Amino acid sequence: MTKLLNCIEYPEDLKKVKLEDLPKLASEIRELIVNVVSKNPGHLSSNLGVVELTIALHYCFDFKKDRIIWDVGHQAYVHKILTGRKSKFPTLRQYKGISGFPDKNESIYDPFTCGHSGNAISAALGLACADTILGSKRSIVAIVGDGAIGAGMSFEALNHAGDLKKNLLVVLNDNEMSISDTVGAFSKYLDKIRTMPLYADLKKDIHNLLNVLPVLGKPVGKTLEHIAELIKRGAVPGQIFEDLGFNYFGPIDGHDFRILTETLNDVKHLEGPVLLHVITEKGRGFEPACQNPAQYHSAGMFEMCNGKITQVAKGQKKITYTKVFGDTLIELAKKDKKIVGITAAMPDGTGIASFGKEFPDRFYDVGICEQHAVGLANGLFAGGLKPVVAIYSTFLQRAYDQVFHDICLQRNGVVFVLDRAGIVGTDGPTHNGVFDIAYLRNLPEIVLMSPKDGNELKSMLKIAIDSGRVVAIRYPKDDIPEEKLSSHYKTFEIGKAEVLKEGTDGVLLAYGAMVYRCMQAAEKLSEKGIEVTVVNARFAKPLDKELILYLVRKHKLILTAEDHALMGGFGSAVLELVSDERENVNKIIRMGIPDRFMEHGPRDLILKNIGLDADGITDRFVATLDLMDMHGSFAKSANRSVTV
Ligand SMILES: Cc1ncc(C[n+]2csc(CCOP(=O)(O)OP(=O)(O)O)c2C)c(N)n1
Repeated sequence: MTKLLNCIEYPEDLKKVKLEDLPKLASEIRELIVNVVSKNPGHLSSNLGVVELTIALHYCFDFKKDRIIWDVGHQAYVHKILTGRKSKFPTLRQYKGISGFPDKNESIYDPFTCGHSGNAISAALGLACADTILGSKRSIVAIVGDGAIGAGMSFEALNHAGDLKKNLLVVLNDNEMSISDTVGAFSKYLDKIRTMPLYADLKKDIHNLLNVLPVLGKPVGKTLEHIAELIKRGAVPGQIFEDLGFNYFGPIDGHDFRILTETLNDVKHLEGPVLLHVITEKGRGFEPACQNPAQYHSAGMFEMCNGKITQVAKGQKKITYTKVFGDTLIELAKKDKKIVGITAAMPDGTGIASFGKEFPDRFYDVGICEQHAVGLANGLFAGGLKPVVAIYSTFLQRAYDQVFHDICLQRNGVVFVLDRAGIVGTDGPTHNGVFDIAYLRNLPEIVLMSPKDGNELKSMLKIAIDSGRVVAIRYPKDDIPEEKLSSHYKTFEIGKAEVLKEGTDGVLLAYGAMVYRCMQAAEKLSEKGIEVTVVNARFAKPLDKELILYLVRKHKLILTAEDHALMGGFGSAVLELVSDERENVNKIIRMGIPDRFMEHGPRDLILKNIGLDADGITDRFVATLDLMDMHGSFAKSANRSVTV
């Protein structure tokens, strides 16, 4: 039988498909997604859950003119397949392939590039306001998950939208899950609504009744409205949205095409903000993902026939930094009852889930609320505890002011553990954690550390917690270099670097993930007859001032290396120090991430492309030495930015 999907490139093709054939199309799309994601690891469960919803949205709206905004955007695969990207779909998340998130450079159907949660309603409201001012008439639809609706930014936007009364449709895609279970009182509220499935019909009946009674005149209409109001005030699902100024519809079955299309066609003509509550099943149509939606939220490669994970994603195979952190935290917390752990909806991703299982009373998953996570840590510290906040580098950006105001300004001994620091790989630019040194370094009181390996991470975590200071530890999404971990915790002074190798032809001054690469580069340089000193900086703040100034005075060339934006990063800190001390800044060259957003692709490949591998570091060092020899002075070659 020919596939319906073969005839669909764009939404206008979809609109030619009969309503009764849509379930067949849905299963073809699911098959394509499972097929591709089984080979190119990506977000599986969320996408399988929104197949019918996405088809119905494109069936009922015209998103060439109207606008569709996905919150986070990890669930936009079906949307991509239906909007001209079907043939490219097998390149999903591959280097030079299509992005795993909406990307405005990829399609006119993606009004925004996104990947962080909670921004969809604000963006949609902004579009709706712009349309009012510019006189455009179109529908604006935001799709927000039950996890993302709990984000502070979503609440802020609902609050504003309910007041402004712009025409706006918010589809609440409720699958009862964030990445893991949804948390919070609001999620319990949604649980309650789910047990009142008949309200949508009831509300529509009343609505219809009111509309067909004009002959009876206003008084009767008013009475019925009054009855409707009374019913609303009784056991009305979604009352909270109504009170916020939204017209609430739902809950409706998000896998039933008839209900979906009828309701969407109904609500799209309504004036003012509407919230449509749609119930979907995460992982729908692929049994292993239904059984374990969290595991298949973003899984490694798997077998299509049974879902067996065949190859886990990079950073999940040997021992990861994430695992070392989780295990170490448990070990330390067993001896120190004051240690408490906090995550913002990423218990598994940050590795703190095991701590939560071991110490449920000392663990807080606050949902997708990074600001609150940091604010909570403030209170926990003030109450006498030792909070450890595990948040990805890129998501801590959401809580910058709290880090400044609630933590650093008060000198609260909170430890921030920044996983996914550096290039993350296939998630791409929205998830690269390459700005944390820059945005934290300028805050007084904070200590910034990065381990060279797993053993050092263990030690750093202990040192950080014991120090009672504000500390941020960054490490990448990667395996640790060691095969095995030692049971020993090393102690070292805050602000003291480690000299790993000594040579007289220059220095490789490396931070965190770059240390081993610099050690390899030193070997390569040695093969060329160049002997360098290699330093594991350990700290970006405070810097090991004494050692760095000694090295600058003694050597003609110092190369700094970091898996972070060059601007404002570790190398910049070194330059500032050398400049402030009136030493020769021309001796410093910096390697790091250039001033542009880095594309998605395998972490090692992206790093290699910008010279942040052993070969790249070797080449840069040799080329700089050559230039220095050529010119007899270093002035011309120094401080040039990396050309990539
Ligand atoms: C600010 C921010 N914090 C954390 C994340 C990581 N994250 C990506 S998807 C997701 C869960 C979203 O849950 P939900 O909105 O219910 O969507 P579902 O996956 O269930 O469809 C989280 C926490 C993020 N993208 N942005």
